[in-house]
Amino acid sequence: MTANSHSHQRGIVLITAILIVVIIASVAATLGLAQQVWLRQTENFVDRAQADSLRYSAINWVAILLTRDAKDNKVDHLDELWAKQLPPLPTEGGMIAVAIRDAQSLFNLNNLIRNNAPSPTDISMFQRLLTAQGLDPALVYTLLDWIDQDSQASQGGAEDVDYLAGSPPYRAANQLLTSIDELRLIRGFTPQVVEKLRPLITVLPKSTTINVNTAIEPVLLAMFPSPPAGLDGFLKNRETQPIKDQGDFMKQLPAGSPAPQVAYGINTEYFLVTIGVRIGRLDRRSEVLVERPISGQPAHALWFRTNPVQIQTKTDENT
Ligand SMILES: [Ca+2]
Ligand SMILES: [Ca+2]
Repeated sequence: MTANSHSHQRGIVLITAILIVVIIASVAATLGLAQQVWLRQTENFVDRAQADSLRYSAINWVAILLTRDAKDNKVDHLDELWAKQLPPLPTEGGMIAVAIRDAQSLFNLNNLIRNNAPSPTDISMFQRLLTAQGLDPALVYTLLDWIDQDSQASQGGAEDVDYLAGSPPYRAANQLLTSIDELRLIRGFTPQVVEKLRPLITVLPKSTTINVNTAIEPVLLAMFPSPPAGLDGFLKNRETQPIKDQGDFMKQLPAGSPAPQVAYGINTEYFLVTIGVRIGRLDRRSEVLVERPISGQPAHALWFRTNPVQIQTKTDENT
């Protein structure tokens, strides 16, 4: 063996050794990463399962609370147990926060159609609500065309023909709204308009009454053809002395108040429940619509929407 070929062989051995070291290192790194990913996935999976189970328990608790309330009384008001603000409750490995809100304290957009026909009193009320927010009252016509069954555009409205000309083209729903976010498809309802309206409106599966015991102030004001003066006293009194029936409502309003021009009541079928769950690094917020049928059937969840899963990153944890 010549000295030359000897050093050549040593070179190959060295390079092979280095290669083996590199391969081992990279396999070890891959194994470590896989193990870390697997651990994280398991952690996330367990957190998620725990969060889901907490949410289901919370929905059941709300349903029992509301069903019992309906057995106890036929009036729904802000001094009742369900309306009380609960502090967040610590749970194993995290916390849960539940808030129940009367959905009929807001303006239900699907009230614009009653008995399959446009409802003039609700149309006027929504226009007053729009005007009070500094928005164009003519927006009601595109909304009405979106939910009414026909494809005949009303003046200032929009139907299939208008939406099909857009890019991308689509058709009017011609049925009741299913969510507030659906408004974004309707002509004139820009993101700014929708966000301005969001605190005042709701979308329920059918037309409903407004509960005068819980109605938020702008909604209450828009019920009247001209807003009654001195509603502050009424708003304060109703917290401790709920309105018992429709006649009582007129009695408790300031003297000389005009009659409300829209369907109202003193109890509620639909509740919006917000559930916040934090387990480990998982932070999840859900909104649930609970129906408590007038027939006396137990309350139950109609749908729930969960915000996209937010998993905290290291940077979030440090801030
Ligand atoms: Ca009640
Ligand atoms: Ca239509």
